[in-house]
Amino acid sequence: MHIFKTNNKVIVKYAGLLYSSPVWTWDSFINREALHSEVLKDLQSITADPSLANDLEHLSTPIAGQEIWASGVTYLRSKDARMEESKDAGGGDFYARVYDAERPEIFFKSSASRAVGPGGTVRIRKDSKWNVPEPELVLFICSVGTIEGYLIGNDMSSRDIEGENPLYLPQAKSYDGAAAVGPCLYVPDTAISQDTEIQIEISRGDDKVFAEAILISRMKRTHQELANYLFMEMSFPAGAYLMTGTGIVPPDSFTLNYGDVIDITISNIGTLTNQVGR
Ligand code: DO4
Ligand code: MG
Repeated sequence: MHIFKTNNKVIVKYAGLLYSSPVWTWDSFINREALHSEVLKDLQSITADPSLANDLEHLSTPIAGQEIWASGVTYLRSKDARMEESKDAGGGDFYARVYDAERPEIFFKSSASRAVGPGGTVRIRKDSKWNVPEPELVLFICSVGTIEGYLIGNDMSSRDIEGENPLYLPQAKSYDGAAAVGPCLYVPDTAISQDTEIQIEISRGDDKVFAEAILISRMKRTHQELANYLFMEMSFPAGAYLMTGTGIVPPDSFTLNYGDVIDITISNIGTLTNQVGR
């Protein structure tokens, strides 16, 4: 099942049919334990409406009262890339240590107001010269701490700022348009398969300038372990989004340009497309 948000509707796509109800609002609709079965109960009392396909042409960012958090160094590739970029600053060791530590790296990424959705513009900071997208699976964790759904995310990162000093991480990671989530909330009836693939393609005009894919089974930590740490000492009344880290880092010679188009596809969820802007 896929749950979409438009500026005035919550739309469920289930078994090829589309449903909506005027009483559904994003936070109260998604923030439920056993969300998949709760939504199935809701659908029993309403009729599918094919005309909702028109609304799906104009999607909003699928977020309201949720904060976006992120975990990092959960894949070997991320650890290696960050050790390399920060070695001159003497920060490389931190990444190796967190990769092996029991406690994961978790940081605040974005408020809903700073995040962008499907078709939106992700930004690169004007004080940065080396920028990459980080294609990541995003967990939706409801307010009681259970993982209820998944989205596609982009954890835009300024590698020169992050590499200069690990204490600059919040500036490298959090600014207007640094987080993209979408295109919908995917709610399977069981946990997402470990065979799930994350793919990214970056286009510059007619050229494909970078493409790579990775399976989520390559991640070092479990999703529930990350969720447990996030919820250990914080409450999230509307639930929370948690980016699970990247396993794809373009070569060091690569930086994003204004106008690049980023397509991130995750099996069973869809494709999140964003353009890079100022
Ligand atoms: O430690 C820096 C950030 C890590 C990160 O965002 C990732 O691994 O995806
Ligand atoms: Mg990341």
